[in-house]
Amino acid sequence: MWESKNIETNTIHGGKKSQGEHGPLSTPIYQTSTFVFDDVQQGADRFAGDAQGHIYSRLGNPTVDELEARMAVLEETEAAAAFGSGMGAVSAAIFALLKAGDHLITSHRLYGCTFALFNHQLPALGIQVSFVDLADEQAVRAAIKPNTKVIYGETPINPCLTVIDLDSIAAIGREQGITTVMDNTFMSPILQRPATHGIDLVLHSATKYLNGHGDVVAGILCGSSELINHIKMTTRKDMGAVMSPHDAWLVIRGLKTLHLRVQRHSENAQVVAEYLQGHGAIEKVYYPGLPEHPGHRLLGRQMRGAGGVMAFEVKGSFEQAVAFINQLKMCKRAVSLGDAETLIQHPASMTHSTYEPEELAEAGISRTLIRLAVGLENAEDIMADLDQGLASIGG
Ligand code: 3LM
Repeated sequence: MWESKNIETNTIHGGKKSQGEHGPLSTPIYQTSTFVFDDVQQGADRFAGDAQGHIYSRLGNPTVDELEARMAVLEETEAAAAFGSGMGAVSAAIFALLKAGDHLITSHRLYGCTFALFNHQLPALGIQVSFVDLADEQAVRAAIKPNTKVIYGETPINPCLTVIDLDSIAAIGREQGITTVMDNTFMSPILQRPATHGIDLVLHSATKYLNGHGDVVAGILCGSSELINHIKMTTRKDMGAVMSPHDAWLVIRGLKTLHLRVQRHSENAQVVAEYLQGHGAIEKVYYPGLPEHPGHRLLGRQMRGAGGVMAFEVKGSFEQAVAFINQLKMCKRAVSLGDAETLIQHPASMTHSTYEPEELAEAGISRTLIRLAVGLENAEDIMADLDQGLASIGG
């Protein structure tokens, strides 16, 4: 295995294993459910962990292994584990780290299904959850109890792009012996590497930038060998949200252009955010690349760029916001983000429809809020489409 000090090179070569006698440039897809043992003893040794070698693809697969090795290089962690979805990764981490009677500190601002898991499923299983503002260090400290085991956050947060200070959360975790988990989906390791700030577990919906082509649902966790092995041998093995070898191959292919794509997403998003901010029909734009955004101060220190996602509110009614979205010709009305196509969606009725009205208000998600995941098209074309959409509602 070969590794560079430059992430652009590592997206292509980092973690790649030599591939046997044929030497294919592209990673082979081991499309197999099970692996053949030479004899009973070899099988028994592999099950006992006394011998290397594969057993069954829910327990590990060479194509998936390679994606994991590549992601560990990119996130600068010892190890990684791949999952069949981002939510598979969230639940595998949470259920490996928490049991009935334990306490989780998280934010009331989260991706909708993560919020649903924490707000509904965990309390039903006897796990206590406190929702606090993770950007407020004092609020986090005040929420700590003797049974607090995990602090879980996203940064920037879906959909309003609130930024959490990674150094501050990691310091609290280390000092109090609490495991810290951070969802890095919106940044990708190109723009932010939470483990280098001391975060214990880094999570991705690999559905988004890592794959980047809108054709896979997948998740990744990156962390220490100890933590990742624990998760692989407990919740991943026994709950079974594994990634298929073919999907792992697609994500590996996506990684090779990750640095170019993320750079272009960010450049386009900056131009589009400035355009929207200057538009008379727009009430407010939420994007950390704008100096007014509270997260802007962490650009450079923890984020190498502001990324490709923004949210904005149109002036006027909910009906006008909907009419604007329906009027768009090139931008696609779809949830998800990180794809080549610009995607637009309405969080209150889509990605965050798991929130009750008062919970939406607390999370800062208004009925006129629109999320834009800027794609790789020419920014002029994106703005032209937005412009005709805004003009149609009198903007
Ligand atoms: C979305 N988000 O459009 P999967 N963490 C973050 C996410 O944004 C997501 C996940 C985890 C969206 C999906 S809504 C039905 C579509 C920050 C997903 C979960 O399980 O791979 O979807 O990841 O915002």
